[in-house]
Amino acid sequence: MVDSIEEIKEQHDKKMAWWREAKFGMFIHWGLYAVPAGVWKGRCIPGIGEWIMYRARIPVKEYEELAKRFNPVKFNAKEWVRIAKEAGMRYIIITAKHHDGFCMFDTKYTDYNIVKATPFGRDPLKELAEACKEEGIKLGFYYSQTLDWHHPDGLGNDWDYDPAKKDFTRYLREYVKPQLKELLTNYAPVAVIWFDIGTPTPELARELKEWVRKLSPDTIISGRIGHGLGDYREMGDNQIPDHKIEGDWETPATLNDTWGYKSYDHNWKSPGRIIQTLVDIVSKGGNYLLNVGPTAEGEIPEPCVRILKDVGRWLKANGESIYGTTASPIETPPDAPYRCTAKPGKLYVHVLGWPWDGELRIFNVKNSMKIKRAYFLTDPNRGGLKFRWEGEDLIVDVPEKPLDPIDTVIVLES
Ligand code: FHN
Repeated sequence: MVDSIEEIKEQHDKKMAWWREAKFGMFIHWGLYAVPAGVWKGRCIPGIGEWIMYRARIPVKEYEELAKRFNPVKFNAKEWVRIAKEAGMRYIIITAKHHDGFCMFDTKYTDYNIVKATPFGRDPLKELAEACKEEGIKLGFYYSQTLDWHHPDGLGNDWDYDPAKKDFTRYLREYVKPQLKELLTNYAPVAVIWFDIGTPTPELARELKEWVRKLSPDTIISGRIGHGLGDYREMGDNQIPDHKIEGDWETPATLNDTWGYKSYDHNWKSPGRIIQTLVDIVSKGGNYLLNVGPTAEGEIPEPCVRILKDVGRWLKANGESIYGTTASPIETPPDAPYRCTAKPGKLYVHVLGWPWDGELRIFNVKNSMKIKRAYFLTDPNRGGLKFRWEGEDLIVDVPEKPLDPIDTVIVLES
């Protein structure tokens, strides 16, 4: 017997299939916080941009005023989807409502939303849903189910509201659930509901899960619904495990040091670092959800676009070794200069640090595979690479220089 929220394994596997194949997604943190962009009353507010209301303890009434200045006329859903696709990303998760409580979609449960409270007056989630459908890319919504600094019953705001007077259950039943119904029906199909910061009690988390399941059985629920009830495990922000992890998991990560746009955060990770991080995560069995924080004008910052384009170029040539692969079947020491991903009959060795002596040692291969052929993924016609065994390890003869200093992929075929 399965109860109303548990699925039989086949159902679950069917639902997760696209997600397991996808590996790389775009996270978008976009909301009113893009207007101050990290600066409040002339002061640079430390910390992540979307937390500015909390960090500067901005009263609800003052923060609400930002809506009047939020007019992202440069927003172009098709362009955003194009950027994600060109980067090789297979899904998009965008903030429908972050902790500041501002709704980036049309909702009848509050006027504090982008359609009713801003001069912009458009519904970007609707436009994105259409663009994603046209381009065949999955779309999911981030929804802050626990923290809501605007709603008197949401958690987190103790500078406007008395915490002792909050009725969180009422908030969940009369606000969160109806809004989720709007998202799951008006923007269907919703690939993922990305809850964040665990629901306060297991009972309420179950109620929420049941609600989503009932309305949209194919929607994947993020691990941060809490209490182990998610469809997959969410790692900590920017957290990458040292070793392979069984089961489905995802690392949400920043491209600089903030999620929501901050005008003075230019600490961008290089394309090389992003590619190597993607490879590292995929080799351990995870997905990489990489964030961009668009501006208040509605543009994905130019450095992000440039970095993502380079990542996409690499993925275009090497995607076979990422999409639809499984974690490394061989034990890889964390400090080894390579990572492995696999498909039936193939082991992809991603060489992240090229050997100076012309010999690449791949540890612990022997028990997992009989190798017949070794070749470069992007240059299979160059001819096979010579290899020999030393105990359990495979030694591959490689040329002096890598084909790609960021990651040259060698295919070992059985
Ligand atoms: O508090 C949020 C934060 O603003 C951001 O949305 C990240 C993304 O994973 N999640 C929370 C912290 O874990």
